[in-house]
Amino acid sequence: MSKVTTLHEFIMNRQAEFPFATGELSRLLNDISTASKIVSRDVRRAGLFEDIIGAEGGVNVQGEEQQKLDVIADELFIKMFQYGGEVCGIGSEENDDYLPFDNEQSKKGKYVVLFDPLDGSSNIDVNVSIGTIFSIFRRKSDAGSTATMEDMLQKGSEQVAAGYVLYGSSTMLVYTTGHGVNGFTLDPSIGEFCLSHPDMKMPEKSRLYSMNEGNIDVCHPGIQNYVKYCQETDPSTGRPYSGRYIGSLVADFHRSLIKGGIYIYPGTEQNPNGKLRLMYECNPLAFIAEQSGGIATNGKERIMDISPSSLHQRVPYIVGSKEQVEQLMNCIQEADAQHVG
Ligand code: AHM
Ligand code: MG
Repeated sequence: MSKVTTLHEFIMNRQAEFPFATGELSRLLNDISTASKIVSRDVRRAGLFEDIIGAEGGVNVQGEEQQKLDVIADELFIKMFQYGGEVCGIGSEENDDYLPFDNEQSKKGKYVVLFDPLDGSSNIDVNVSIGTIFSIFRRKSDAGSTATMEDMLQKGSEQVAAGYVLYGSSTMLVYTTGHGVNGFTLDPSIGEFCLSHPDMKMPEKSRLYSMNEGNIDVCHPGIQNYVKYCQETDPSTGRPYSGRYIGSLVADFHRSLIKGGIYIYPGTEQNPNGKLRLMYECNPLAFIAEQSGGIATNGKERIMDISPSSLHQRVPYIVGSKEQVEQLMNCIQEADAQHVG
């Protein structure tokens, strides 16, 4: 057996590679890892305790029913950020407004975090994988002052780090600071995330596609054409592509990262901006996709180039293997050209 590298050790080693690093981002990443271990523990025993499983009774700003675990995870991460001292404010899927921290230590914090504490939480009751997604920016306002909306609403290209935790058949933490992507598996026997997937690269193509096909008749004709192409029998294999849709973005994305694939959540006639939120779902996964060789777009524009206008802004989302996303983009352009012509 080769030497085990824990996440903590890995973060510290990376920090040493940057001569002017102060350790604040490292401490923040360690806080995220600690919070996610606690959430992982709660997710793993949710079925046993009524105070963990089931609906909370409230509805979040998106109009979605909150699960008890959504609220538990949200409060836990917020506490971790608030008392960690590196973060001056947060934005979360479960809170209508952004939350500036008013304790003196936090006001000095350099970073803001945008996060989805428990993505795919409608899957909790049926024991299907769920995840946490996070995006970290350096604040724009002066250290020592109260965090502002401007700190929150930065383009994805300004992220300093992003990642996700997948509570799947094992718990994994995958993150990037813009120098490649690394994945860590939680070893429950020692309570540590251990490096299991160094320098992850998303395959350039695959024969997998992932979409809620209930939306197929109400989405862009270019997407319809691409999905039709996927469903045609390929003479070289005698088979069409395989459709894979878990309905948990983190899990669907993770599969694409490992096996290749394309994930599509389109704008529809009723919801032209789709469902997924730019700041804490699309941007962080876009950063990981690009760092591993993939692409993330809304069909017209690179996700990380979009100037955000609000905390809970939604965008159509296409993310995955380079060749597959490029082919879908061509289908969109061809359909648009036919429409104009
Ligand atoms: P959530 O943040 O409220 O859990 O919603 C986001 C989830 C994603 O994880 C998933 O990809 C998508 O919603 C599924 O939506 P749909 O049921 O419309 O296919
Ligand atoms: Mg979500």
